This record gives sequence, structure tokens and C-alpha cells, in this order.
Amino acid sequence: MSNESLANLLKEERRFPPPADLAAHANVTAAAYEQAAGDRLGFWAEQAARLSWETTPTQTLDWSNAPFAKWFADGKLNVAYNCVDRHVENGLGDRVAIHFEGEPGDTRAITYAELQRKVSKAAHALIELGVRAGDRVAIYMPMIPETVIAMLACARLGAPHSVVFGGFSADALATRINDADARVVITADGGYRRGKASALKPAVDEALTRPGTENVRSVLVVRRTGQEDIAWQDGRDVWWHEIVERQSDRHTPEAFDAEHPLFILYTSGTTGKPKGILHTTGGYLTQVSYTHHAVFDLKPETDVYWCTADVGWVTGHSYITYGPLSNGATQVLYEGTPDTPHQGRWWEIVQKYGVTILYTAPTAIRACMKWGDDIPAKFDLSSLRVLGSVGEPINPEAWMWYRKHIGADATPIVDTWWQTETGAMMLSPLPGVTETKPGSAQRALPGISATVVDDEANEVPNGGGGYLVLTEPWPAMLRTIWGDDQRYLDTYWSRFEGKYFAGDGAKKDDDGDIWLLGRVDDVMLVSGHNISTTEVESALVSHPKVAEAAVVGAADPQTTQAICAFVILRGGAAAETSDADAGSGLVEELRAHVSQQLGPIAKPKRILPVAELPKTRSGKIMRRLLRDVAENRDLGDVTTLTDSSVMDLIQAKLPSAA
Ligand code: 6R9
Repeated sequence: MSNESLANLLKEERRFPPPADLAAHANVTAAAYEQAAGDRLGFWAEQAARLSWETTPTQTLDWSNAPFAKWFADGKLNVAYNCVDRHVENGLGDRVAIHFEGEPGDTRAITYAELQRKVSKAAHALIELGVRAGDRVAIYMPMIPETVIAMLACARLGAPHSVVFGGFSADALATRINDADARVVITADGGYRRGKASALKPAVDEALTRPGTENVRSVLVVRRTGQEDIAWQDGRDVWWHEIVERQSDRHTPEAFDAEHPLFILYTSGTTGKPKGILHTTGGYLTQVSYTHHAVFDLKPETDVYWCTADVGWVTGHSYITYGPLSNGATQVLYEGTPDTPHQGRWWEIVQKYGVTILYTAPTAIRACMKWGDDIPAKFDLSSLRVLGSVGEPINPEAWMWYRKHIGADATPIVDTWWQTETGAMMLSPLPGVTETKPGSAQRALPGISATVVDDEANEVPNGGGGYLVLTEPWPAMLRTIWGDDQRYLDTYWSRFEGKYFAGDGAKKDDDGDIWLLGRVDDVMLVSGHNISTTEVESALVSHPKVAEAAVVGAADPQTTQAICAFVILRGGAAAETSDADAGSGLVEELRAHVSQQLGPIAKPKRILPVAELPKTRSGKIMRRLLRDVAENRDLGDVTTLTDSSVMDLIQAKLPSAA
């Protein structure tokens, strides 16, 4: 990729200073950057002291076997104790930890004292099932409190969990069980999604017929939907309510080494088998706890926090389970989809619980934009004081919509860049410090070192573009890929010597702030220019008739790649395109709009209005599949799509794709 590359095209001039009141009482001020810059390791040692250690660490970082890091290696602690018991011991047992809202409308409020009893019982049940420190446990669950309880019970016993999205297929589950050599699977009969019960147990049964899963000796099943015709294998399958409920609700946690494995979480790369990202105990908990406190300005006595992610995504691990609970937060856990039974469900939940901090993904924000401004306007959202975004670059127009229609034009937005591999947030504004810019994650958090480099690993000057790299180790970093140290080295540490290669394109603006431009694989080469898919998408979304856009580069004999855009139109405009002439008029209008926003080089060669885009469960658009369509190829692996029928609809739209 050339340096002038990753075109510095889109100019975003809007600026939003932090609200004065928030700034005056912020948990973290600008001083944190200075302190961490002066003594990075001292800074992290201080953050580690936010936790309760059974043995206080005397070492901070051991980088002698780089890039295999050890953080706080001579310390010992128990993660579940830190997330639950210590709050009870500190007199906070009556505080609600989880406000659960089921999709059908059933609710449960679980206090920290209750959570302690439930986690203790679940830990005893796992012991009865033979789980010992070091054994891997697969968790395949809907979004219900037992999922969090199961994770904490594993952590309490030092048994690394591997949470697999409830939306994944039996095959995907089997591959992950096999790779981690899991001994127990925790699941449910099903969960509620889109207004109906959707079964989970059958996928577990099917997965366990696959070779490589023979070591699973128990399947622990939560009853959620009460479906009746559930297959049962005696001796292997155990009901949660039968085994867990009869256990003692007192359990003394054992402290584990800071580098004891906490969990494995699989990320599906574009090719090859999924990578089992390994996270360990002390450093991980230190950084998720600190970032949750700093980036959301969490005041646990008064805030009601809600992260809408699925717990099967890293965002759910770090910012539903471990970050918020380690900080003693009160949070909402919602089982279902945002439009069930109506498109205002989320805003109804915000109003009902008085949510003050909301953390969601750009894909969800764009869906809400598409449904219309009048929907959130019907609810009282005045409790909100910090809004977060994660998962993809957020288009400036989506950012502005989020601020205006959800945040009353006043609430700071923290756009948090991080990855499964980084374990915790890495780049983000701080809500009481940063003057925010719509669409930018802006800068590395205190204690984190990131920059943008060119092909030769030289740091680019302000205004330049290239690749995002992390230049110093950080506490929550992945320790390796489970069972494959070589792949860890090759994937992350071989592209630029001594630097972690994130795989994302990025640019620095004139102030040195960082803008993420999407995965490097998604950058297009058009007539010798590198053009970012993200910027063309943002230009399209800035047109009033476009709700969402996905852009890919399709092979082209004249220009190497040609820009091909798939767009979802907003309500009225969608109807217009069914009329062929009006439709082609709109396509011309959109091409002209992109050309005017970014320059003629970025004008899409083709624009196709579609009803849906292919997305993963974490909301990321699978551009790879759209490239397959645009280049008239057979589709690659679709197993991680939320809904694979979307691709049939898109393909049906284009008989003339090539
Ligand atoms: C947490 C999570 C990681 C990839 C990452 C990047 C994209 C995440 C982003 C963002 C721009 C943000 N990404 N947050 N891009 N701005 N705020 O999403 O983890 O599922 O492993 O994905 O997501 O491309 O490299 P994961």
C-alpha cells in the first residue's frame, strides 16, 4: 500500500468538547496520559491495584520472551472473587448487578449477594461434573443471566471457558470444542429471538456426534424456553436446575497465578480455521476494569450501564461480564433483538431502567436510523450521559445521528477501537477530556502505545495513511493462539518487526488523531490509488436517502479494481427504486454525491440497492461475500452469517453481476 494511499479524502470538521459537568467530575482526566507517558509500567501497576490480589504482584511486565508476554506474573488472584464476592464483602450485596430483560418481557433483578450464591452453586456443580483447574468448558448459550454465571463459575475454578455464539452452527461448535478439547458443554434448551423460541440443544447434540468431540463427558442444560421434545442422553446430559440448585451456596475461591488461562475465544479469520485467542487472568482483568471505569466514566453507585453486545463476542466478555462486574456496576442484560416486538424496544428499555451509559455497534445505530427518528423520540432517553460505539468504523453520519437522536445533542460519544486479540479497549476518546470528532477513535488510551506506519514500518506524519500498529505490549493482550504459537507469531508479529500488526488500515489527521479505515483486506486499489471502503461507505451514508452501505473492490480489467457499492435505502427512497427509471436516477445521484464528497476517483462504478447486507453476529459486514457476488464467484464460507438467506436475495438482484 502506498503512503499517500488510504486516501485522506473525507474531511470532517465538526468538533464536540466534553460537557463541562462531566469533565468537572470525570473519573479520569488529561493527567492520566502524562502519568502513563512518563511511567507506563508504573501506571499499569497502579491500575492492577484496583483489583483484590491474594498475592500482590511485585513484577509488572516480563517481556524477556517477546512477543510472549507475562504481566504481574508473581501475583495471584481469583477473577470471580473480584467480580462478585469482594463487592459483597464491601457491603454492596444489595446492589443490583444484573437487570435481566427477557425478549418475551420476563424480568429478573439479581443483586451481587444473589450472584455470589448462584456462582458458588454453579461452581460446586461443575466440580461435581469433574471440572478441575485447567479443564476447558464450552459455553453455548442465549443471552440470559446463567451465561454470565457459568463464565464466572469457570473463572472461579480456573477452568478456561470457550464461549461459542448461540447463533453458530453445530459444525462451528464442533470445531471449537475439538480445538480446545473441551470436557463439558454448558447450554440451554433454547432462547428467545425475534419473538419465538429458538432451540440450542439440538446443535450441541449434533456437534457431539462429530469426530474430535469425544472428550465431552457432560452437557449441562439450562431450561429457558421449556420446549418439550428435547433429546436427552442419560449419563451425559444434566439439567442445570437439578444439579446446580441442590449445591451449597458457599464456595471459597482459590487464587490462581496472574498468567493462568481465563478464556479462549475464537475469531473467524477470512481464511483458515478459526483462531483460538487465549487470554489470561491478571493483566486482562486489570485492563478491562480500568478501561470500563475510564472510558465510560462509570460511577457504580448511580450509573445504570447497558452493553447490547452478545456475550459470545469479545465485547460481551470484556464489557458485560468482566469489566462491569469487576467495577461493581449495575447493568442491563437483554436477551433479544432490538425490533421485537417493536422497533422501539431498546429505547423502551433505556427509559424503563434509566440507563445512563449505552454501549452498542454502528450496525445497530444504522438500523435505528433506517427505522426513523420518530421511534426513539417517543421515549424518555434523558438518563443517558455517555454513549459508546464498537465493532466497526462508525460513519460520521451515524455518529451524528446517535448523538442527536439518542444523546439529546449533548452526550459524548466514545468510539472504542479494539479487537478480540487486544482483550480490552485500546483507542478511544475519554468522555471528560477529549474534544470528539465524528468518526474517529482518536488516540490510544493512557498506557497504550499505537501509531500508523507505512509499508516500510516508518511512522507516517500527520495527514498520512497506512497500517495501525501497537508499539508496546499491553496487559490484556492475547498471550498466544491456543495450541499454535507459530501462527501467533506469523499473524501478528511478522509484518512489522517488534510491532503488533492489527490488520486495520488507518490514517492520522492534522492533529495526529487516528481514523480507522477498515480491514486492510478491504482496502481497494483503483487506477493506482488506494481507496478505503469505509470512506466511500461514509460518503454514501451521508446522502439522505441511504441508510447503510457496503463497498467492495471487484476485479476490473481497466482499473485493477472497480468500486462496487451495495446500499440499503431509507424508507421512501426504497419504494422509489422499484420504479426502474426513478431507480437509475437515484443511482446516478448517489454516484455524483460520492464524487462530490471524495473526488471522482472514488465514484462507484456500480451501485446496487439491496434489502439487507450479509453480517456476522457482531454486526460486521462480510465484504468478502459481496466481493464473491460482484466477481460472479461461488460464495465462500457463510457459516458465521446471522442469516445466510440474505445472500440469496442479493444474488437474485444481479443476474448481470460480472
Ligand atoms: C471489539 C471487536 C476487531 C476488528 C478490528 C476493526 C474493527 C472494532 C472498531 C473497529 C473501527 C472501531 N473495529 N472496533 N474499527 N473503529 N471503534 O470488534 O473485536 O470482533 O475481534 O473485531 O473490528 O477492524 O480489527 P473483533
